[in-house]
Amino acid sequence: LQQHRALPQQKSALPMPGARGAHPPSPGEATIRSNAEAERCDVKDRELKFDIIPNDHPYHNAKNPRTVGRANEKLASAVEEVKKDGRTCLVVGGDHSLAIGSISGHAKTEPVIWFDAHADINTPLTSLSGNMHGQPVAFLLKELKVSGVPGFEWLKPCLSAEDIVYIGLRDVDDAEHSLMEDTFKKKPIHLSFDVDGLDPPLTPATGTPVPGGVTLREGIYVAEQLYKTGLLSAVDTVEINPRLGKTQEEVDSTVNTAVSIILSGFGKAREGSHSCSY
Ligand code: DIR
Ligand code: MN
Ligand code: MN
Ligand code: MN
Repeated sequence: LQQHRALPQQKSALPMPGARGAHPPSPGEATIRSNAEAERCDVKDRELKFDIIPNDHPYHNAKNPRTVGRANEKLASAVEEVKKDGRTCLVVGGDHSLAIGSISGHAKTEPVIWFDAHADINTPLTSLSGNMHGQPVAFLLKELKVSGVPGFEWLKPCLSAEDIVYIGLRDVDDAEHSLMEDTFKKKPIHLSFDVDGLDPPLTPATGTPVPGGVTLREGIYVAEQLYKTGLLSAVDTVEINPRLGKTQEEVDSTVNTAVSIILSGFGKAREGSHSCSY
């Protein structure tokens, strides 16, 4: 979708691949369309029809490979056309296997933000469920060299591990975990922490507060997760200005909030722990 305020000249497009062949637009699709138009987005709607390939036997643990592969081939060309047309592409699925075609068709793919509870990096050899929507990252990664899958003869893996950022992971299979360890280089992390990222009531003693910020709970959680990576190697803490607190209490709460988040980044666990690295 094209944000009209940011880029008023640009148009937007909604290619709408149905998950299972021809179907009327779902209420969800109609809702997206009408809301987008209410926001004065220029919507160009496309519907893709996919074939169900008969006798589509599994390839190792990849179910319906030909049906999914050909559908993604179509989707990749559609996304490519939308991008040539200068539009921002919104794909409404369908399951996550559509990312194989969508990302392949979107030539400028890096970085990809994979927002998901799951890593979706199983291969046809490691998948326990056989579901293709648990495998798209593996198909897209140059490093994993998934090949020989019927229906995917057209596919050229286009992503490097360093182009992917995962957000939200909380259900990763053992085999996926090993694949991730082997594939993703672990680089030291620098956290540059501006306290105005938090919600203003938490850190009133700062110069440019903006409503709608991160809660204390969310902030601590992020810091705890950074600690758990073992890769946090530098932290900036900025924009705490005691002179801007209207009361001593405002100054104290700003400092205390920042301190509790920083300590979590250095290993303080809310449930308590024996050792901390601060
Ligand atoms: C599991 C679940 N790792 C699988 N993955 C899902 O089926 O490969 N991904 N549900 O979205
Ligand atoms: Mn997924
Ligand atoms: Mn998922
Ligand atoms: Mn899924």
